[in-house]
Amino acid sequence: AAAPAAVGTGASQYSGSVSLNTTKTSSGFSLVDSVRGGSSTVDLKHKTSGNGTVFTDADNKWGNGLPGNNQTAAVDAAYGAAQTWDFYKNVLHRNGIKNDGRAPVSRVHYGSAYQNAFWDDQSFTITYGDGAGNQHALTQLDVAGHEFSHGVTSATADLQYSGESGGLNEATSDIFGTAVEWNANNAQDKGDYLLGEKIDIFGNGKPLRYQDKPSKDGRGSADYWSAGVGNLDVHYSSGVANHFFYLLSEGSGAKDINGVHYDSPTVDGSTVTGIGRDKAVQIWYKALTAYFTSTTDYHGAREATLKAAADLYGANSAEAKAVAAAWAGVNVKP
Ligand code: ASN
Ligand code: ZN
Repeated sequence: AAAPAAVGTGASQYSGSVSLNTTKTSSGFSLVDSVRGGSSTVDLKHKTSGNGTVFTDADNKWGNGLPGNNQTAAVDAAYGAAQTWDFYKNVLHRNGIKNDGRAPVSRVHYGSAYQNAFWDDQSFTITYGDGAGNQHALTQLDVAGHEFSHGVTSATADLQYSGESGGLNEATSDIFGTAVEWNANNAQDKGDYLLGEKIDIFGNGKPLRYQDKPSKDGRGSADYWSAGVGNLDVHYSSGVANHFFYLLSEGSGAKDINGVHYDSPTVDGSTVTGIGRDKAVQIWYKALTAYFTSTTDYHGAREATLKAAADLYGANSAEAKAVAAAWAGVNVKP
């Protein structure tokens, strides 16, 4: 018989107070999601390998919102896994990473002061470090969506993690990470076009990445395609597709959304009119799952997204025209 479902509450570090679907055990509760394929959250206890230990709790009230409490990172991770699962299910009609209902395991407290998070296909796990000084776990919602989406890419187009396809792989994770954040509609972690804006990865309060104008990171992310962009680190060549996604969603030029200022220039000063993030997300997902292959490059991605837009909205639709305009804006031209 299935273990009894329970509903607990969590005090997260980044997303305020959240509801958590948990499981009743003989002695209390476990952080095993009773409604999303049994997705569990485990404590690595600062080791860098192993399956970890499933979090348990006596009263189904988890964490205290601060990094000093061992459960807090688990709350954020479990919430991120749940929100990402729901985004794929409700928005993209995908039943988990492999579309087979199998749930990933979220592992927290990896190593000590580790400033990264990662997906691993083989163990089907999302793993989070605790960040600098073990104070800023990498468990923000958009990071959870990013890492989970690496699993989805692996299960679909399987974009090679180098060259231009690697940039597309990274951008796919950023695009869906952002989409998860918007879809969660969380008052403490509002939708934006920034990645990791709450994890303070650089120690100066700035986000990890910017989709409106990727070069805002000051680290070399590309705003526009050029020959050789594929020689950049995949987290920088991703800039071209992140910028495409912003242009397609919101259009070119400056604007404020939810109190965040964005600037989105085009390579040639052309104007792009956005179609909204919901349609942009559908187009990217259709392209990823129907047309991208492991070696798709930026020009291939243009063709694939044009086909996806034609399938979804018609070949002569405003949406298809916006796709062409947004690629032209980032210097990907036929
Ligand atoms: N957090 C990084 C990422 O998902 C880890 C990596 O470099 N693969 O991109
Ligand atoms: Zn990534």
